[in-house]
Amino acid sequence: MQKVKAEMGKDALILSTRKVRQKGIMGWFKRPLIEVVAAADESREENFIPRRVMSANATSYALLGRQDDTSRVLEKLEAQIANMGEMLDKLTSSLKATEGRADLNIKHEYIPYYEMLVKNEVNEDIAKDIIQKAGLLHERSSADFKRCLEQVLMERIGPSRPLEVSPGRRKVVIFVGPTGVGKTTSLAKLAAIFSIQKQMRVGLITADTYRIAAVDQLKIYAEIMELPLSIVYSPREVVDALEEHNDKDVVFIDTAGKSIRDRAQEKEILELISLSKADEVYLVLSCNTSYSGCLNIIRSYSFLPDYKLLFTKVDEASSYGIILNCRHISGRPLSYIATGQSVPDDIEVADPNKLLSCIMKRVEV
Ligand SMILES: Nc1nc2c(ncn2[C@@H]2O[C@H](COP(=O)(O)OP(=O)(O)OP(=O)(O)O)[C@@H](O)[C@H]2O)c(=O)[nH]1
Ligand SMILES: [Mg+2]
Repeated sequence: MQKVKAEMGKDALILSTRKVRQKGIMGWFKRPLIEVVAAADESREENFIPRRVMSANATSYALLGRQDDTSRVLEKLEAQIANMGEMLDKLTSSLKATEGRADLNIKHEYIPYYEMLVKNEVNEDIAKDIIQKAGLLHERSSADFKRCLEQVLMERIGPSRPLEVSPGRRKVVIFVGPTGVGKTTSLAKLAAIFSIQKQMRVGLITADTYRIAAVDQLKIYAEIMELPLSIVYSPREVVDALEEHNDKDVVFIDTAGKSIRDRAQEKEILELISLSKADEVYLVLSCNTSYSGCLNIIRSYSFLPDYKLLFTKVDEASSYGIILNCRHISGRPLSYIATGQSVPDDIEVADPNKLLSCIMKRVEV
């Protein structure tokens, strides 16, 4: 009974006992064993399982109960292994994330700012560079990191260089850029602002004679604003056309959209710039363009001696990162930002503070 209770608990009961001979011929000459069948009430009926406890050599066998225990232990082990598997998965993914961050070489506390810049479509390398510069500034100054980041971003955005016109000192301004970005619309917006709001004498020239509709488009704006429009079919004609606009304060020249690697068109644009003695060239870019698209466009306009950046379709873009990216790639100053299709309302001088707050709004941690 002591052995039964030790093995199966104090509530165990002996169901039966019997003498059994040990196995083999020699067993006949040894003392018989006592087989005890006992059971323990484990509160539930199905757990009321009889076990056999062999005495004499103090070896006990819980034949039926052992099987049940084993499966329960196995179940537990399986659950533990599954748990460990999950933990390992989590550990591996967090290790991978840390490795990724380690590559970034950015302090842990700056990472949310980096991630927000990237979410704002600032190119990853540019964002990393900005964060690292802000980090260096933060280490050297007493200002908090956010202030340092704002300072670096402001430097990157740079001051705006809108068109400045003085009466009697004629300026010639040329609009270039890829097809359909909003060159003609932006030109019409500025022509309206300078003629109607600023009371300047404005002339228009279009060199976009590739499409019939292109001439008509500017003609309609010219008629509405009552501005003289000249059409030039080759760069050489621009000299005579400008003669006609000798009395103007500013002359805007529209060009056809240039596709990347169109060498003939590059030559034409360069001729137009030099023959017109252009004072300013505006490279018009749409904020809808991808980073790689902008990179290709800016590279394809590297033939230009000098230009300013004019961004359109900000209203259609989800972020302002593209403006920072283009500033970084080109190193050219910002001028205007077009915010919609409405002429002349939807254009404004690029405001660095506004741009900064639009970017920083999303960099809250
Ligand atoms: N949403 C939005 N649409 C714009 C903006 N600027 C121009 N657009 C539209 O973009 C389309 C193309 O504009 P255009 O001014 O003809 O573009 P373009 O660069 O002169 O085109 P091509 O001369 O064909 O190369 C028109 O439907 C414009 O109304 C802007 O800031 N926002
Ligand atoms: Mg056009």
